[in-house]
Amino acid sequence: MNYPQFPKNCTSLLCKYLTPEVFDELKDKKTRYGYTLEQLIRSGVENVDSGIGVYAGDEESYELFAPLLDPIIREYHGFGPDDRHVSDMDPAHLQIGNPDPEGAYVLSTRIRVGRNLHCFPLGPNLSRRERLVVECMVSDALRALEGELAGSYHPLEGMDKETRERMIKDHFLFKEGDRFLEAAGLNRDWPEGRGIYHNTDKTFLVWVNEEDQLRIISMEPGADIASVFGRLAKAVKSLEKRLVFAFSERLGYITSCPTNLGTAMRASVHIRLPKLGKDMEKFKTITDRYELQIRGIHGEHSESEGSVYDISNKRRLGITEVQAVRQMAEGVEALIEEEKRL
Ligand code: ADP
Ligand code: CIR
Repeated sequence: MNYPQFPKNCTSLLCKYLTPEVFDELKDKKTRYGYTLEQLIRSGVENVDSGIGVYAGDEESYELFAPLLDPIIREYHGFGPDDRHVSDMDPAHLQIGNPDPEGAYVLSTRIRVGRNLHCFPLGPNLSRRERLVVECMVSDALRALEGELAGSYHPLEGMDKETRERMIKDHFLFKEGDRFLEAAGLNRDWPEGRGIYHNTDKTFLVWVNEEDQLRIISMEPGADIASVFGRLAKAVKSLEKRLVFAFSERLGYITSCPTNLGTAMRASVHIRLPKLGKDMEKFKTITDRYELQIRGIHGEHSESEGSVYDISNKRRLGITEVQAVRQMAEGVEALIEEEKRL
């Protein structure tokens, strides 16, 4: 493989940190699971409009390719090579109120964490057979859940088109991977080995073998963020009794995209902000202050509709789960205050 050509206006972190020197240092390296630099950077090489541009193939990728990945991680999360990630998912430590008790702005709240099984490579590097074994192990663990978390597993293969499209539209199910995931190898053998688990009310859901092997999701209408976090924490604890997740002392939970490392958590609200939506400069001043990301109504790479935005924590590493959720809640409070003032 030769040094890739990026256009002059390329702004991805891959393009910024893959210097010819770093490329030469890493180009012949291979992890024990056989993942190479070429695979690590393919998404950003094929999609030069990427924000980041890399996907790890296993936990070892983060060590072996550190000369490229450490600067990316530092820039995205503000987390240096000597920092250590600390996890705190204890709902008793959260202590926040409902930022919108009258339900005037927040439509719904969703918190998800990504997880991967410690004894397998990550999705971009998972074989067809390994993916099926992961599905089997995860769906068995899910079937053992009880009470509010009890539900059923629905493989994507064989699901009728109408049910699938309805669940995507209602924000419960993932879409087929986009061109970023495609180039990373995450769409191989689609839809085999993928599926969704959910309880009756669809307040607790798990995506299997999407970008990460598990995306554990708690969601409900309204802005009772503490209730959503409490349910998620309970679910993660129950699953940890049956599954061992990939976790590094330095980087926390290991995920295929470096933006998800650490907590692997995205805590979001869908919030209607018609006035702030017309003043994006002011809107972004507030979201930057609270380190929040603005996404569209159908998730990443989608647009807002009817002035509804998806607001979530941007940092996931070097911050505890409790801190990430609290920061999101405080940011939402500030956004609502400004919307009222306008
Ligand atoms: P992820 O959150 O897993 O990184 P996406 O950004 O693609 O991935 O979002 C996945 C789905 O979750 C999308 O359908 C999105 O609209 C939905 N979603 C995100 N936040 C909320 C929320 N607060 N309420 C309802 N749906 C949400
Ligand atoms: C990219 O590099 O733009 C895609 N691979 C997505 C990166 C992760 N998402 C994000 O930062 N919001």
